[in-house]
Amino acid sequence: MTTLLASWRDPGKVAIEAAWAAREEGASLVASLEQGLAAAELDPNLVAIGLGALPNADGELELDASIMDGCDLSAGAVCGLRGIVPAISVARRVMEATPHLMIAGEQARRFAISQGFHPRNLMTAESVRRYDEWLKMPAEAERRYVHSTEESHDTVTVLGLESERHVAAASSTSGLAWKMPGRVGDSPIIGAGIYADDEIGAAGATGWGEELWKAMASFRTVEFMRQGMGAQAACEATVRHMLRRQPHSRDMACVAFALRADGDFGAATTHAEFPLWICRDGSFELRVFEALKS
Ligand code: SD4
Repeated sequence: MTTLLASWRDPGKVAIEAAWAAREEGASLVASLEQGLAAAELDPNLVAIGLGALPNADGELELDASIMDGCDLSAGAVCGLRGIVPAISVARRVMEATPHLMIAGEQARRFAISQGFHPRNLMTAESVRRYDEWLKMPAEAERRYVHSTEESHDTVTVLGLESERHVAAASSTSGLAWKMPGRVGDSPIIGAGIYADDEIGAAGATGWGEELWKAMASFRTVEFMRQGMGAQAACEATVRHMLRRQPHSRDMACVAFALRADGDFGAATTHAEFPLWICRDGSFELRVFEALKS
């Protein structure tokens, strides 16, 4: 049995379907998660991650991605990667071809090129149009702090489990739309955006990266499960902790979701709704989680 989870309605659907297709063709769990995210990054019609996503305040795409294998906690990540897709595949190369955990910015781009990736322009006509529209918004201060809207989510986080109690996690993002150039969020940070440990399970985060990172949301959720909590209770405990300790976390969605090594899963959000895709051996379901009250 293979179980896959993917965040957010439209980009999550592309990612989970491609991850399952890879799995059916015999890909390993880690390769399936990578291929799922790569498909979403390479889809120019998805305004979400990779090609055609929403850029930073300078109109440039800076991508963050990470991947983690629960068998031995190996992991790889890139942040601030420009002009290369799929960022998730570069993160996997960091994990497999270097002794390091994360490579940043221009050096991540050089590393990708040395590994055979080809630089390209990641802006599409639609992302240029959306950027121009944002630039026309009146006050500079107002513009800077308008984050992505609820419907244009810019991250896909995926978790996977195969029957031998083996878990993996991966995330790819263009970061918050119109972010300050150089800003890095939670998604490429091991423990914040993703975490996977075969002893317990995997967890992922999505939403407001600054708040999720302060909470170390993914590691915290896995550790709650280590203490014996079910996946749903662990996600709620993480979100409640954030609501209590980080009052701003209710202003924008901060989501934790988890997949325990026995197949139990759950999700919780501080704000609005969180749609989560679930695939169990090719049977797909979309579940929507409402914001926690307190
Ligand atoms: C970030 N956590 O860069 C990401 C954004 C996100 O759906 O998850 N959007 O802060």
